[in-house]
Amino acid sequence: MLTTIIYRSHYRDHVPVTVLEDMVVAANKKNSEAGVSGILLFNGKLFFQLLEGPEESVRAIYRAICEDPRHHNVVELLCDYSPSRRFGKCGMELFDLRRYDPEVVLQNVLDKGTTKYQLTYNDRSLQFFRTFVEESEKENYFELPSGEQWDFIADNDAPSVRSLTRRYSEVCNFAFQPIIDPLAREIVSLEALIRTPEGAMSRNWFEGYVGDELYEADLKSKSVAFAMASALGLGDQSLSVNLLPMTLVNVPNAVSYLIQEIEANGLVPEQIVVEFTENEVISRLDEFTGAVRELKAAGIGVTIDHFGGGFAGLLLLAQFQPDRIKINRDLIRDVHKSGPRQAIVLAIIKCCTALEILISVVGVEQPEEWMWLESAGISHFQGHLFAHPQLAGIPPVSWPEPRDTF
Ligand code: FMN
Repeated sequence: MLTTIIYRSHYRDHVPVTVLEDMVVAANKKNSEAGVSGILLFNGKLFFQLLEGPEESVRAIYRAICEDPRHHNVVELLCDYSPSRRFGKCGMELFDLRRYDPEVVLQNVLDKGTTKYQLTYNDRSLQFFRTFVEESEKENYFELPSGEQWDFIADNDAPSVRSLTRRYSEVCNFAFQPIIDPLAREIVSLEALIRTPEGAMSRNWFEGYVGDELYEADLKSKSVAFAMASALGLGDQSLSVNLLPMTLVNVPNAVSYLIQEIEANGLVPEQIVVEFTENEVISRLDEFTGAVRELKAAGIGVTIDHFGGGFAGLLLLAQFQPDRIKINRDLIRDVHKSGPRQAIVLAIIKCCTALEILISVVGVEQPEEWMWLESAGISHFQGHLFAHPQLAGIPPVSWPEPRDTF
């Protein structure tokens, strides 16, 4: 199938520009043999390239390009399919933007087109060319150092690292995972994650209940989370607990119960944040919105978890505003390499900034994901890169430290 890939990348400063000329000659030959057309733009700092041809050939060339040490921060902007080729002449053509006026480059690109009717500015690929040449998105092209320039060092001696020695319930258990600000080296909150008494994952715990029993059990389990957090010495730090939205709707006086249990464990409502999962909220939004009002009136914070994972995320922000959202792992996986994910995350940030809603990101696993998200303006993170959840305890945090070579 005829496939188009467009990416942009940063040129590595230490490569002499003359190397590019040789590279273009070699690439031209390789592309021609593989039936791939390529147009490469270079502005002295950034590359922008369109590759077009049979799917397997385009993907194989793109894989080789991603590994090429002459550039870095390769971000895929488009991967699409089309009925016919835009640029029929196979090979590879380089335009050095320092030598031409932007309009001349765009006209030249249009002139290279072999299916004239497609090369209009309604074509997404052409719009990408225009945006790049006119530099209208330049502020979002973050140049990140290699992830290997950081060490993540577990701070095992930190006073926050603690474990409980006794069981707090025969019914459930909790693991605690910090939400951190890595650059400020600060734990901003702890999330209590439900487990079975033996420590198995939450879905195993939920499997043990049916019907309304589930909501009762969900609510009651929070008193165990509060007791354990209190025993771990939560102090004035905030604690996030997860609640099924329907627990608030179905269990009478659920909010009063929560407040009573918070206070019975020596905590205050203002330090508690209740997290709801986006997908579950949307099914009975009206009833749920009323229950959230009660939580807020009591001083308890509200977070939407897995934001962006379902279909309703942005609509939810129009109907009620949480204090915080947690962006879903699926949206941030490889965000440093994906133009579509970057565009979505930047739009979420813009929207939440306008609404003064705090953002944190869950499931951060790679240093590059973290660096891109920091560059985009996010400072609160949760994920295995920094700390794994610890059963009945607060785990050490692996803080990022620049390596000596940095
Ligand atoms: N190689 C290609 O075969 N086709 C290309 O269109 C192409 N474009 C490139 C664009 C940039 C910005 C850079 C840095 C490299 C490009 N390369 C291209 C080179 C590849 O990254 C890689 O070096 C080459 O495919 C390796 O070929 P070889 O394994 O045959 O030596």
